[in-house]
Amino acid sequence: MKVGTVSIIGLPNAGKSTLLNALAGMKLAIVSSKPQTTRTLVQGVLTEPELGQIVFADTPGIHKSDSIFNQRMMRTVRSSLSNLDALIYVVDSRRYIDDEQRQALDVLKNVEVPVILVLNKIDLIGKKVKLIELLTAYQQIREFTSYIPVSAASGEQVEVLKKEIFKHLPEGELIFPEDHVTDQPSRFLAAEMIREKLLDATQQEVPHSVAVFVEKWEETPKITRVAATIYVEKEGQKRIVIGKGGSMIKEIGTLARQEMETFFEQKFFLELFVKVRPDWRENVEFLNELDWRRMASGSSLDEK
Ligand SMILES: Nc1nc2c(ncn2[C@@H]2O[C@H](COP(=O)(O)OP(=O)(O)O)[C@@H](O)[C@H]2O)c(=O)[nH]1
Ligand SMILES: [Mg+2]
Repeated sequence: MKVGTVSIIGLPNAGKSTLLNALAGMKLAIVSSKPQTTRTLVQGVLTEPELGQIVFADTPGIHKSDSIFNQRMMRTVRSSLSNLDALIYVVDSRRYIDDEQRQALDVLKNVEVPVILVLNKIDLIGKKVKLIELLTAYQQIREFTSYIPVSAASGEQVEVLKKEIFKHLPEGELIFPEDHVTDQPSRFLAAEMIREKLLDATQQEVPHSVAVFVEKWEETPKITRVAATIYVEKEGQKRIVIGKGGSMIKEIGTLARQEMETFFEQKFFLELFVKVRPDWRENVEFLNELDWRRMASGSSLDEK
């Protein structure tokens, strides 16, 4: 058996979370076109009975950090670069190498494990020639262990990538039971599903300003009762999230509940509240509470 830990890093919107979901065969990380969708480390475990086990860590996009919150995200990215067996660097194949990309690639400087360059979103590029040009350009910056074009969205070439990753992992015993998919607590996964619906429904600064926290998770034989609070930074944002006569919050609640019911395979009663919390992005205690790695584990997926 081959077993190892693999981090997925790259610029915001490259498709890291979509790739994690494709590799894990399950939607564990939320995805959106808005930057900073992924705010913390997202763990996904892939077990292939014939091949072994990969523990993936999806990470926030590499970006300039200004607020305490952003600095934390970058700390998460950096910490994901140690204690690992291989690294996946994801790029959007439509995008040429610019200064932002060059600076981001700097984080690979001291990485000694194999680094696989994943050229993602090949479903969006017309000519194969372009891909070869791009690949050559990356090769001039750094020699990667391998170069794999994929479409995380359609799944094209994802199997090829899987095999390539396994090639670089050491022999070992499975770390987790075969059916283990993630360490993230259910209440965190649910909060993320709610946040994803909020990201889809809002624009401009609102997506950045929302945080979701599940306050209550009560399982009964028939239904699971969940109460969650959506934190925003300003009164105006609260009005936007609630919508005319509560229309927006109702819609978000319905969509999130449906996703929770499909994912956890149980019925939910979901209550949403909206609260204003100015400057929560600078509030260390609040940020600690949001982090699933510090959360009281509550009910986990494995207990399902
Ligand atoms: N067409 C296409 N879109 C993709 C692909 N991978 C990701 N996306 C889209 O790109 C956006 C960012 O994806 P996400 O996984 O959240 O990127 P991340 O910020 O790197 O985690 C989302 O709108 C995805 O649906 C792909 O292979 N093809
Ligand atoms: Mg992401």
